[in-house]
Amino acid sequence: MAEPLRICITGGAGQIAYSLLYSICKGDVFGSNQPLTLLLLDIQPMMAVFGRCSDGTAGLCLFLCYKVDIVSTADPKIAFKNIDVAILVGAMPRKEGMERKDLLKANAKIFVEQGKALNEVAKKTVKVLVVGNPANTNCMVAQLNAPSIPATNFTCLTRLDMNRAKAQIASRLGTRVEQVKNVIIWGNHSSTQYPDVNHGVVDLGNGPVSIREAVKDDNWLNGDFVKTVQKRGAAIIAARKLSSAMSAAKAICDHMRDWWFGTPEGEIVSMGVVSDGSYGLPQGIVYSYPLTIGPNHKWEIKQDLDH
Ligand code: NAX
Repeated sequence: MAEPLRICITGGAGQIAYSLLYSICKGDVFGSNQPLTLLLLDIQPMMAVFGRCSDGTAGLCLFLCYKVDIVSTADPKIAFKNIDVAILVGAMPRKEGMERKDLLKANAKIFVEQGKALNEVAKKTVKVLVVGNPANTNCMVAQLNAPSIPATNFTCLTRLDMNRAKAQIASRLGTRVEQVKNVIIWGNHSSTQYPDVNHGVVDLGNGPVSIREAVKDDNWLNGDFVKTVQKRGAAIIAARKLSSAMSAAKAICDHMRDWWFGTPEGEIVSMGVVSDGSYGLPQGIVYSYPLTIGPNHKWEIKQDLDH
């Protein structure tokens, strides 16, 4: 039997983790024959949640898959010890009356500490996915504090935005999301991102055609479509009074599975990665680019797209 993969999820007692654990334990990300050790990190006051919750976290995982061992802890150095994958979900959400700079200050502290702990105790091959907001900035902070780990091992989540963009197109054309491919998210996981359909295709039954050709409405594609994707996160919070959890968990799984196993031939996906200067952007910032991923977890920025 394969060695267990050591996977750490931070914010392990939060609402995204609650939706995420099911899919990871079921094998949707690393395969159903892959044994896992899940290390759930949260803050000390949340340890009681792990202990008491009978249908959540540990209880749920054990019920689903005997190949999963669970460790819950409030110590990043235990949670990150020899890990293969870190999914950094835990962060302080913006509260009423808090300004963005207050949130940045509080979360930067978390990601400085976690970057340092990763640097010290994680495997040097660890693959890091930052989800906690502001995701691009937190990813850059963690990466800069982990100089012994290659910068290419740090990514942030913009797959939720990509999935939302594909869903908008699929719904407009009355088709399934899987038929829509190669929609790109450029930039930040925020309302300044640019969802780009100009290289995207859709298959409505007669082979792939360009999205612009299929939709036949440039006003919508250049206007409401872009705004809807950019503001979807805020719309969900307004409706649920909570941020998206199930769709975020699905996007985390999609991102990690593609990073682990590679992208299908001819397909591109979007991830926030440390810029190498491609497309004229400053080196070192974390920016969402279109990528292809090989079978060895190595991603490449797709070059020379009209932009
Ligand atoms: P919750 O508030 O339900 O859960 C967050 C958990 O993190 C809590 O259990 C909290 O105790 C824990 N936590 C806080 N500080 C910690 C620390 N130092 N170490 C470990 N754990 C810590 O939030 P949830 O809805 O799960 O969202 C988590 C984060 O994801 C938020 O920052 C949210 O803004 C962000 N999101 C990012 C998305 C993306 O696409 N990049 C989409 C979904 C989500 O909005």
